[in-house]
Amino acid sequence: MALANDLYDGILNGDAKKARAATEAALASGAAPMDLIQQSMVPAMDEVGRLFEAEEYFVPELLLAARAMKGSLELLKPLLAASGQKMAVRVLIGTVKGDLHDIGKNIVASMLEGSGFEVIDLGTDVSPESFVTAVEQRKPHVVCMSALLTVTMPAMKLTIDALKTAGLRTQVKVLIGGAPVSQQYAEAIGADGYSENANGAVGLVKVLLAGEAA
Ligand code: B12
Repeated sequence: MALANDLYDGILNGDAKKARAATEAALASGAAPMDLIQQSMVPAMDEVGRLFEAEEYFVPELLLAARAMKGSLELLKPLLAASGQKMAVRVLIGTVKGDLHDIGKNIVASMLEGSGFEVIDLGTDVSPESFVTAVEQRKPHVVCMSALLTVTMPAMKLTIDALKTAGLRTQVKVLIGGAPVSQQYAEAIGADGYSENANGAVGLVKVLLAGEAA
């Protein structure tokens, strides 16, 4: 579809105006927000990643693509969050220490909100200590951590260890995700679950809290 292609191209070329216009037009023609994310936006960012790896794109191009992605996501967020009723389940989410990538984390947060969960977003570069403080103060049922860099993955384990030291680990379920993360890694560091995408994250929260949540 032409609009979906425009959205893909807008993000790929870092053209925020084009991406936004294509998003608005696609929504007006009845496209589902999640389809736009999965069929145009995520594939565009994947291609941006491939071009970066091939040294055809550099950090400025990444930033422009990320800005275009964010602009479109801003339009979709209220629609994703509008569905579903609020449930008595609180989810804390953040990108781990040293890591500034937040596009995937924001999609997961929006999907969780759209599924009716209360979401507390701690942002990016969240230290283990900040996760612990937020768990103490906000008493979430689930902690979601995102990492996009192999060098920041160990911060997930450090956060789980910090929760254990603070005596809080048994009070929360811990989910992890992000491109370099895997189910195997989740098991190795003692997380309760891993998903490769935002839909899976929502399903996991539901499964993990089945029987516990209101
Ligand atoms: C955009 C981008 C940036 C932007 C980020 C902007 C932003 N606000 O997020 C900017 C330009 C800032 C950036 C910076 C850097 N980046 Co960068 N970046 C990317 C890029 C191209 C896309 C990431 C993205 O948004 N993907 C789209 C989203 C939708 O996918 P996602 O994040 O994976 O999220 C999905 C799933 O993983 C999952 N998920 C995500 N989080 C969670 C959490 C939970 C709990 C669950 C269940 C699921 C889940 O659901 C999401 C939705 O489906 C990737 C390449 C790639 N293909 O991944 C490189 C990439 C991640 N970056 C990379 C690098 C090297 C860097 C820099 C070091 C570059 C530099 N030299 O400065 C810096 C590091 C800055 C820092 N300290 O964090 C490398 C990492 C290599 C590695 N193995 O560690 C990559 C892989 C590029 C590459 N191929 O080399 N980057």
